Amino acid sequence: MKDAQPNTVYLKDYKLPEYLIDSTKLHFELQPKGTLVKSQLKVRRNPAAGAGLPPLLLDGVELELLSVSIDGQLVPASRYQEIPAGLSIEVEKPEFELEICNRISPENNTSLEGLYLSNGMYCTQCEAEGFRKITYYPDRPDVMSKFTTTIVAPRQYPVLLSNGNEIERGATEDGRHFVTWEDPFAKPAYLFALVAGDLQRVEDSYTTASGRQVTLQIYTEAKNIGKCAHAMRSLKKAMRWDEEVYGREYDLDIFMIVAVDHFNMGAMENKGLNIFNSACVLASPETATDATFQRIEAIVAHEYFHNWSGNRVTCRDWFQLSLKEGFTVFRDAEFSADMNSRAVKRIEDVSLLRTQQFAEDAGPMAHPVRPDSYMEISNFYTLTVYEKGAEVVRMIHTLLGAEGFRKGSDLYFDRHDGQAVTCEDFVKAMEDANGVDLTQFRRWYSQAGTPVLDVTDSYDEASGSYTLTVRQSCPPTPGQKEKLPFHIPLALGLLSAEGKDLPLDEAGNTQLVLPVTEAEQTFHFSGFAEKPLPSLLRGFSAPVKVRYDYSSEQLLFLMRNDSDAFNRWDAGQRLAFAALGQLQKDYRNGKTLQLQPELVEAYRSVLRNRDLDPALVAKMLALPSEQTLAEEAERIDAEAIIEARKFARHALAEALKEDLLESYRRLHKDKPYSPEAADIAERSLKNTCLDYLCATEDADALLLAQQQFDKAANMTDCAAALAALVNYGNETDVDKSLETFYERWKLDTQVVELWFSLQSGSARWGTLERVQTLMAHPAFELKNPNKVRAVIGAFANRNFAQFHRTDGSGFEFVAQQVIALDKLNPQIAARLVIPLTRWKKYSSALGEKMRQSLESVMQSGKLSADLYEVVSKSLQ
Ligand code: 7MF
Ligand code: ZN
Repeated sequence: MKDAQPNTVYLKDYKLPEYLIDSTKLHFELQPKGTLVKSQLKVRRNPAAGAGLPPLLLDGVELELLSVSIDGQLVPASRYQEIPAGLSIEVEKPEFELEICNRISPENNTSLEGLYLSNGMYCTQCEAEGFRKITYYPDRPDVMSKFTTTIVAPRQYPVLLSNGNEIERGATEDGRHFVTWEDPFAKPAYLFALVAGDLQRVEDSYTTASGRQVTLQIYTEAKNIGKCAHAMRSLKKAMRWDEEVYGREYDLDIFMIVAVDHFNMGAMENKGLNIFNSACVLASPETATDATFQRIEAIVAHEYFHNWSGNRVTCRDWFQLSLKEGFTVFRDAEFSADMNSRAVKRIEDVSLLRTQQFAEDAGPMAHPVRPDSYMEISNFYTLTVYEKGAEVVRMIHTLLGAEGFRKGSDLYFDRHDGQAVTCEDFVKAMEDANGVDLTQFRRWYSQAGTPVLDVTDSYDEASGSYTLTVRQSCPPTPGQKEKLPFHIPLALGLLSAEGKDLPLDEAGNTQLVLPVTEAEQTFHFSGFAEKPLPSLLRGFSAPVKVRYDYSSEQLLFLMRNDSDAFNRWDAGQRLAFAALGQLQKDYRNGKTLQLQPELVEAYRSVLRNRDLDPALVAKMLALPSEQTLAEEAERIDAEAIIEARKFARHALAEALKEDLLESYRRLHKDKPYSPEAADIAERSLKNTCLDYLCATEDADALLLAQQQFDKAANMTDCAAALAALVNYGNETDVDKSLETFYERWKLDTQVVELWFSLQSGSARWGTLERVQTLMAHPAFELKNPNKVRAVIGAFANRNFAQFHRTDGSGFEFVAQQVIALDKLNPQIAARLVIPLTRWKKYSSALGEKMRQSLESVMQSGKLSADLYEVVSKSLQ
């Protein structure tokens, strides 16, 4: 555990590394009790860092130091010092060979950072600062070195993997074996990886555009070997796409993926040896849902794309994290858009941004895409750095166009290949390649908060001219009271009364990207015979909130006619949002609730529209989530949100019953499973209909769900039916179905996780008492983050009703789990506490209960640096 009051690190304090490491030779001896690490480093004074020979400072955490040698001579203990951060060694010459031996205990490592064991298999996670838990090293991304790694292990670990190419293997005299790997590319320590275990693999090959053969391997426990095909297909698609769209080829002869059950996040892009959370790589039609298939495709691509955006060109320091993450998320989003439905992908990403990232930007942990300071870097792997960071890259793409953006990325990769660089270097490359000035645009990297655009318009009949006035503002965030205007690309279309796109300029363009750069600005258009209707922020061209006073009629019109699919969806969201707002008001005032008939009819015509992609129809039929409503509210009245949404769902279901049933029947096909976009689209609409039908709680509807559950040949249909039953079914029947399901799938880890989260995430089923029962279930494991996310995470993040119980017991429960988890895995504890941090936004009674839970975490004893940072900042 680290100090209770950890230091704050500032971007402005960045200094070049004092020493460089030209080569790194690692030697691991894996043993049941304690692993021995020997590290041999070629150290050289960094000429750019200044004169003299300051002490060599190496990072090290929880290491047992055994010996230090320089140029073959044991260094006496008087010439080095173990300090809280690691090791300080006196230096006498500008170049030398340093050898350090130390011991670690992977078998006791529950933080899942550094080297640890998962189901008897050794694996590593080094990003961001996990390498210092393996050996003493300058653990910072701007120190790049060529790694050679030897792993010695008992034969019960037949597979021994590390980065790069295998160069040697053999037996030791005492009956163990070893393998040596060499990575020809210099890399920072955070990209180091080691895996050792009894693993099986599937193998394939890929020929690059220039004709090189690459071996592709996916490693997993024997029981999961049949679940690797989709990941392998996704990998090959991603490799092709990066060649076609970015001109980037893979650069080693082998690319390996390993699936691991205990993993703090989704996956990790270690050079040549990606390590994945099992949940993000393993899938079969019988065990994985469509959502999982799509997630795997996206994450495999994301990690693969890092080979260029992250590994070949890496980050100078962790403040630049979005340099690789924002860019790579943008790349994987475009890949997914090309592989599936572009509009649906955009809607999903914007929904995530609006609910979670906007909330982060308005909360106590708000920070810019490039933060100025942090206590614990793990806490800054956030939606702001990833998702808003990707939006920032997308805006550059919008401003430069696809061709200009490609010129910029080519220059960026060529100019900085093999370097550790900054967000500034990325923007500069984009500017230089296109001869543009992005000075003002750079504020997106340094200013936190979600900008708001207030838009008004006027039409002059006499001249036929139309004027749009845009005012921008940005609320204060911690440490940033005042904001300067952003450069916001506002994509605009204007619709005629017939619903056609009107020409906006002399060239006849029907869509323009307006450069909003001032606090207040007007844009003039002319040549209109009547007042046009604006379609604003098409495709969500900037991560902002747009306010424009649309009438219900105008929104209905846009829902039907906008040529931009995203804005058709968004018009529906605005309409639903207004209706739900009215219902919340009526609920608070004790009035009888009634759903606006226009909303019902709008949903009916969407459902009847056969020209639309069924996946888009499913998205358009979904009411804004409770979390979205909470984010948009000035003050959160949890009860009103829950009751209003529940009422609206029920009312829609009753009114649309016949249409829903018709669509369900039409789409319920008996055909073999395929994760093709068209099939996924049909299943998503079908299961949306089923869920609405069950919301009526009619016996007929529940029977449909029961039949689908009994007969389903794929997990998508099975899980959707079970979810509907859990949410609306009769209690004893549901218990039986849950039991049947568990018995059928109890040996499959991923399905058991789904089974947990279906229950914990259900407003009806996941009561506190049931969640506590699930935690006592033999399949639950507090040391496994996936299980924690499936049970406690699903409750805190997706069970709005039960988590927000008015007695505050949901908050107290989560606080208790956070305290327990912090002793095992600080990163997971610090993420789980986030739902408790926005207490200031809640109505006073509930907000006070939330604050008290947070306070109880603070008072519980010594916290990890991770948890301390989040809790202390949230209590301020
Ligand atoms: C897709 O970014 C999008 C985001 C860090 C760990 C994976 O490649 C990564 C790693 C965190 C949060 C989200 C993602 C990752 C991490 C992720 C994965 C796939 N460098 Br923490
Ligand atoms: Zn990433």
